[in-house]
Amino acid sequence: MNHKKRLAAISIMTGSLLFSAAAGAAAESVKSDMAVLIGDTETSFAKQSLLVDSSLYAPYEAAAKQLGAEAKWSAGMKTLTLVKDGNTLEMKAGALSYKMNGLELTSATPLQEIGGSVYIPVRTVFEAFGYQIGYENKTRTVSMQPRISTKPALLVHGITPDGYVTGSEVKVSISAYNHILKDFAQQKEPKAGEGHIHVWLDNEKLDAASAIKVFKNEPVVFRDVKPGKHTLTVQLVGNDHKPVEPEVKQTIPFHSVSLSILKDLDPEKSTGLRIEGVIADEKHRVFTVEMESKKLYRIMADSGKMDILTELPRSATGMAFDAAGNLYIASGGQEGVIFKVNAKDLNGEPFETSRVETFVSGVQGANGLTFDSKGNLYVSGGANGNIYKVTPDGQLSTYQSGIAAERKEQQIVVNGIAFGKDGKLYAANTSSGEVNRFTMNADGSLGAWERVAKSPLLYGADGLNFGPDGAIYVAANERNAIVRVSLDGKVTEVAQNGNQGPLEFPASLHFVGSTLYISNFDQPRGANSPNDPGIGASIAKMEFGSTK
Ligand SMILES: [Ca+2]
Ligand SMILES: [Ca+2]
Ligand SMILES: [Ca+2]
Repeated sequence: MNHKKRLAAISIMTGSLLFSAAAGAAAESVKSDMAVLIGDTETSFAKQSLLVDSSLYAPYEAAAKQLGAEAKWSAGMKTLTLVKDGNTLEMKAGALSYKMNGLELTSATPLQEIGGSVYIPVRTVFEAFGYQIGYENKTRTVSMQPRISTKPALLVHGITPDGYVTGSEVKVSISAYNHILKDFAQQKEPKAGEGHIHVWLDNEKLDAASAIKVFKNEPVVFRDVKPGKHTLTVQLVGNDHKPVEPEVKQTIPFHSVSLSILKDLDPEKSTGLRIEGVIADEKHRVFTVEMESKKLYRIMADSGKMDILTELPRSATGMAFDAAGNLYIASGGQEGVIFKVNAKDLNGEPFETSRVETFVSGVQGANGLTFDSKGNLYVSGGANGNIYKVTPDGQLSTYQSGIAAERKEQQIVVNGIAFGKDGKLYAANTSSGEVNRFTMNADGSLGAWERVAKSPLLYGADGLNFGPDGAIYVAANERNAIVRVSLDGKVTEVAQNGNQGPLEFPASLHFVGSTLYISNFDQPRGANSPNDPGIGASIAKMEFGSTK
């Protein structure tokens, strides 16, 4: 990633995060002190701009002039329409979505009416018209680079390279620039600067016969798209279906995942129960603990059959299996303990609490659990920053990680943990939105740590597990999100939703093959506040399909 791109990525996320943190509160606006450059030239609208919850807003007339777009504000409908080269952006004041050529897209920064004037969110609108945007905090400079020149060009909206789409329906819209879209059935003769767009999803042969032919500015919808890797290809062609020269073609690889609720723990109520940990075995038997009642649940993913196996001695969260299939469950607090449930008890009928063993005590704040290849159990200590090691015969060692909290309101610095194939211990920092990794010393003690990734997308990073593609997947609880982190630190949103679900404060996650099981804790915090909508404490299931 080059420097400019990196800045852009950071500020995109910061912008939306700052907004969502303040969502619900009245938007406050101040005069902007930012410089705004297009190429090397200062824009005329910078001095008229405002900052609303730290996001840059410009008066719509001045911004439209800069874009070269026609602008129409409907005071009755409270809707702004911007049209450039036949491409239409529609935005309604206060709405967290907008339409680009008819496709609904989300924006954390809505159109605003401030002091009788209409202000556009600069990033969302300029990006929709093909600008690449960077921000340098030190000089408070926003730099915008137009990707559309005077040459024919295409922009695809609705998917991003290597991004994720949830559900079996994939919708995109396409903007064509400097090329007039014509219905080829009526305009058969080739004419310079005229034609349509060929679109292919996963086609091996990219020919005119198999192409979806688009000549209107409206969404293209693909149905029954299976979970897995996909490729969308778009190409500008003439009325005669021959590619425009020089070629205008884009190939966009993306992923689709399905997301559904496997089991609602209490179908009668939408709040009340709380679950934090989740784990599943190779037979897709899913285990979780309800924190109030301390009940250990077993859910058969195939049939949906749910049994309460026992009541634990105390409330519990994080879970791990040892090599023999025994289940270990963390019960934190001041006097942290780890419980052990024998593998054979997981197979059969409900059993007495007395059968639950205390494997070790003295693990204050015990939260996440994982085993190394030698059978040592590692335990994260949550807010105290400790990592504990417990040998197979129960010998406890305590190590201080040295990882610090960034946010006062969220002090947990070591939460979900898992070993990578590299033998390093990966840990989620819930407070700072980080994934860190520790080198391990030969004797199993904790070595130095380094940061793998830090991003506002990772605020609330709780459970952490490795996917079939070797990447790290994180439950970002307070964002109602599942986030992917590559081992070289690239952070990608996999799925995210508001407080209606299906993700409701996702706390832990566990892969069996390409199926991800997720516990919905349903805490009323962040994106999940208030928590009464949705279905409450539940196990969600995400299918990733083939990752090849
Ligand atoms: Ca946790
Ligand atoms: Ca809820
Ligand atoms: Ca429910």
